Amino acid sequence: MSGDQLEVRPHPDDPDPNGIIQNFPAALRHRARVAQPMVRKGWLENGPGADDRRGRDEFVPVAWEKALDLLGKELMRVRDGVGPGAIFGGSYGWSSAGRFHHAQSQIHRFLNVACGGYVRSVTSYSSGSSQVLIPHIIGDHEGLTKRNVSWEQIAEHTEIVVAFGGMALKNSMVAGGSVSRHVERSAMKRAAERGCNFVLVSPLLSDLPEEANAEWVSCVPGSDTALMLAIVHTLVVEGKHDRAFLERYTSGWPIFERYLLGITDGQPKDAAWAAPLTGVRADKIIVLARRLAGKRALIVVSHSLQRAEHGEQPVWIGMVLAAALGQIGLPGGGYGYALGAIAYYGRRYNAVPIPTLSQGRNGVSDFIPVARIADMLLEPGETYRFNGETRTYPDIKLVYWAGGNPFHHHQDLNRLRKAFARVDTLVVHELAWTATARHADIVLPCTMTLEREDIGANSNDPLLVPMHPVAPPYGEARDDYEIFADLAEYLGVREAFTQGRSVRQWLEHLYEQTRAGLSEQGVSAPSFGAFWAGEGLLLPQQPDDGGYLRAFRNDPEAHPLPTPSGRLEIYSQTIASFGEADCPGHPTWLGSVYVPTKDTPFVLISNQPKTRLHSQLDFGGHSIAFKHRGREVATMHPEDAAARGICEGNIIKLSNERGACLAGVMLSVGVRRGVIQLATGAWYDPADPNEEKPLCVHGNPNVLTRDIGTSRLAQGCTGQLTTVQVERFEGNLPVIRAFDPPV
Ligand SMILES: Nc1nc2c(c(=O)[nH]1)N[C@H]1C(S)=C(S)[C@@H](COP(=O)(O)OP(=O)(O)OC[C@H]3O[C@@H](n4cnc5c(=O)[nH]c(N)nc54)[C@H](O)[C@@H]3O)O[C@H]1N2
Ligand SMILES: Nc1nc2c(c(=O)[nH]1)N[C@H]1C(S)=C(S)[C@@H](COP(=O)(O)OP(=O)(O)OC[C@H]3O[C@@H](n4cnc5c(=O)[nH]c(N)nc54)[C@H](O)[C@@H]3O)O[C@H]1N2
Ligand SMILES: [Mo]
Repeated sequence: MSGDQLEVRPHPDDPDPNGIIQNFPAALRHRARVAQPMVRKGWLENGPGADDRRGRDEFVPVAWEKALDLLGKELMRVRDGVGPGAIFGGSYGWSSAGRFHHAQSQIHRFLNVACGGYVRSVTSYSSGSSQVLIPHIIGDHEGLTKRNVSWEQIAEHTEIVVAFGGMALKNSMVAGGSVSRHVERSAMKRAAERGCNFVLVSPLLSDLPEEANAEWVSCVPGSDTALMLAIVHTLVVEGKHDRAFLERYTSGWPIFERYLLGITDGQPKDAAWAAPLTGVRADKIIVLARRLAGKRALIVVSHSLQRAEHGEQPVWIGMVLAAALGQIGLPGGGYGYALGAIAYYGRRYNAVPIPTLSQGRNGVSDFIPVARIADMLLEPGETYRFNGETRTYPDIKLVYWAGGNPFHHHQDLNRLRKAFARVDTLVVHELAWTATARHADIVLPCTMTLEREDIGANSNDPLLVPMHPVAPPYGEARDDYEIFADLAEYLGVREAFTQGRSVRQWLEHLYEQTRAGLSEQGVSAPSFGAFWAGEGLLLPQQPDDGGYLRAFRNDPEAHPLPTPSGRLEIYSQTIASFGEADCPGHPTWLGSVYVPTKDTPFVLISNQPKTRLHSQLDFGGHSIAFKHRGREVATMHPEDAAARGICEGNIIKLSNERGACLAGVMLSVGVRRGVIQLATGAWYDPADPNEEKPLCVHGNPNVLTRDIGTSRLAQGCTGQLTTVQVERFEGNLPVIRAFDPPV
């Protein structure tokens, strides 16, 4: 089937379909797909070793047999000669829908079975700081994000929502695994119609939909901690904080209160103090605080706020604000961390487990915080701090990636190129010629989700879907599973990897896990055959009961939080004991690093793209349609543009000490002055890859972002914000080659 024969339709029951699926038709048979196994010329000729030609070398097509032979030998060389601790298999990335062909599960299972394990990565680019912080202060991260305040509760109960970083509908279009119904727009509409007030705190007006009818508090990026401190301060000095709640459910309030009031450092964190830091007038802050008191109030803090330096602080103070309001654990009230960021938040959890492929046992205990990959490759043997420990970076020889795109997700891409130049071998399974594939030594073409059979599911969506292929594999592409099965055979462990099952037999095996769960609940589930022939199976879901925070509120003695004190930790003795200056024992304003300078007068927001999932199918029709002259489009305020002689439709150049990229430009008064927004996901496209810091002609903001952890506590990704210069691009426009296969 060719792409133009393919028609993509949303699920018939979806009230608010997602345009991103329209990337599929043009992508299916696009020239950017990888058609056959390829080996980098320098690696083929000289064998494994550090090589700064990665990313600008030629590729040699080879037959599958040859590719697997080369790779099998190399895996044995590293595994037996150095040990599995020299293999980095973190392989971070979203890959695509489907529970069996989930690339992360496949690669991890393979490396465990065939190589004795690998150095893994922990946490995520999504929530690198909250995943480390929340267990110390609230408890279960999964429970906080996935079994807490739901959209149903908001529609019914909430009186006021303050969304720091917003809840943009573009974000809740997607969910890992799949989502059958998009409910966010209608929930906000119903709530607003009932009289619920929405307050959007963000530099971008588009972070809440029109249906929310929100009041916009435009704030300086990176200043939310100061704003929330000032709101709490106002509540306290006006006696509007819920003392009984703080007393019964939290620990450490008195220590924090002394900081808040300025007793410890001489600076009260009042509205007048916060106004110049946040760009929000003091009287507005005070009014907002008063409006929250005594209401069924929900404080939402988006993932984006913690994807920046000191990203732990807004997450922590968000909880403290919700606690000071006494709202945590009430229906539609309290703390909705990350609500709206992804479509699996704010919903009901399924009552039975969804199919999951077992990854086996990893014989290597070493790991890195996921966003520290370039540090690891550039500084083997160096020590770093993480969650109270001093750890040492391993010496990695072989990096193996399937289902992720570091040239999408990582910061400071020019530094990442240097990091990848250092390894002996970089292996990538890809369906398309991403920049990561272009920097690899061995590129193995894999199928995309339309080309294989699978089961679609997500633990927060009731629909279990049989996924049937709609097209044969592109070129010589194979399923990741098939590639790993053949490699396992080369390494003598095929049976252990495949357990003798075909793909269909695996699907049946995985389905049986869910069916067993259903039987246990007395629900009769169809046979696999009937499921496979059907339209999808609706799974029972858990009640919308507010999860562990509601249970804690109802009876804190019987249901203590899984924190050291069993309570909400406003002051964390554990974190204080780590002694990190960049993450003290209670939420603290640590200053902002995103202060405009003469050379970099703009704060760049590189948020999630509306027209695709990350970098995936950037060459698809929907993504391409929103580019300007083939380039990603940045948005800025018309007055900022006018001051620089920039008009809508121009090509602009964004730059700082780390790099530069081109972009189209759109003007909008919905962007705060001094801020420019350029979404992630345009494929890295260096004008001249021989340069140390080549211009990306296509608009990938990660040539500009800084590669540094959120703090020594969490070491999370800080890709969301940086500072840049913006100017009109004069001169000849370089051609875009991002989607042309390499020579
Ligand atoms: N500046 C900045 N950077 C950011 C962020 C930000 O806010 N600002 N956000 C970060 C966040 S939250 C995230 S989650 C990351 C996302 O980063 P990634 O998850 O790495 O991004 P994707 O583009 O989804 O990469 C998935 C890759 O897998 C490939 N793929 C799809 N299906 C398959 C398959 O079946 N098999 C194989 N082998 N490959 C497949 C796709 O072609 C694609 O190249 O980016 C982070 N980077
Ligand atoms: N369409 C689409 N949706 C996606 C994804 C995608 O690639 N495409 N990726 C998914 C993934 S993996 C994740 S983790 C989530 C990420 O969820 P988020 O990280 O929450 O999403 P972003 O779009 O990066 O950021 C949300 C908004 O935060 C605002 N913001 C940025 N900095 C600040 C600040 O300092 N203060 C305030 N108040 N606001 C700020 C920006 O205006 C931005 O639009 O999105 C998911 N949803
Ligand atoms: Mo993410």
